Amino acid sequence: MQDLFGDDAAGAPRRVTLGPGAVLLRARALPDERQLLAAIDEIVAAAPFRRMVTPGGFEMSVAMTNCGAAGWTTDRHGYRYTPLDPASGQPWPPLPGLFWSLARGAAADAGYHGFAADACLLNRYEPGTRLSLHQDRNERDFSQPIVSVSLGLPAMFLFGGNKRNDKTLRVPLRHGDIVVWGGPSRLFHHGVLALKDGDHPTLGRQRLNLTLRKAL
Ligand code: MD3
Ligand code: FE
Repeated sequence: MQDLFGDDAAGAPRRVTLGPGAVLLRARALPDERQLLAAIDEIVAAAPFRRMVTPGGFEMSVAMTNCGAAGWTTDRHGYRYTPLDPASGQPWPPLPGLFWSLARGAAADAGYHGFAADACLLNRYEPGTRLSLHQDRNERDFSQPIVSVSLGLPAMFLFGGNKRNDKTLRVPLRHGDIVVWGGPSRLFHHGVLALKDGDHPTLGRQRLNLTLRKAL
């Protein structure tokens, strides 16, 4: 039987429904690859990737930074969006117009019209890095989707349900894939398995993930 999600052979569908309101748009970001990477370099120069600490006192293995009007942060005091980068005391770098328009276009392709992102969390995975099952609940309006863009090494994404113990679906996410998470899926548990080592032609030994959000 053919693999519904892992198939990138010629003729494979570019649009796959992963769950209620969750749509995978394979290779959707590829035409914008160069400009995306240039914009990321600029953001990271102003707000470098850093490993944040959870409220429980653990350093996350994923390194993170942000751009936009607010950035997702965690420290001993909790998870929240902040207008300033705690590392510099300065506002996060602005959300590039390309991020905003790519997120709006992908959301519309998935059936969510008028999406206006105001924040972007950038995650960097190195071999061995994982993200345990969690929900994204720090945004104000859960009626708005989250748009995720995967770049670099492929990762195995875990997609569960409303309950932490719900059965999880495994979905490989590759360079250029965009997933739009809205509707009931917006609050589903999800995570990423430990990144396998590899060498991506443009990004080397890493995976970057952008999540575009309406946080405020
Ligand atoms: C499903 N990032 O930043 S992107 C996150 O690959 C996060 O870095 C993962 O989970 C990553 O919070 C997964 C896909 C994703 C993002 C947000 C979601 C899936 C989601 C929100 C709700 C449901
Ligand atoms: Fe998440």
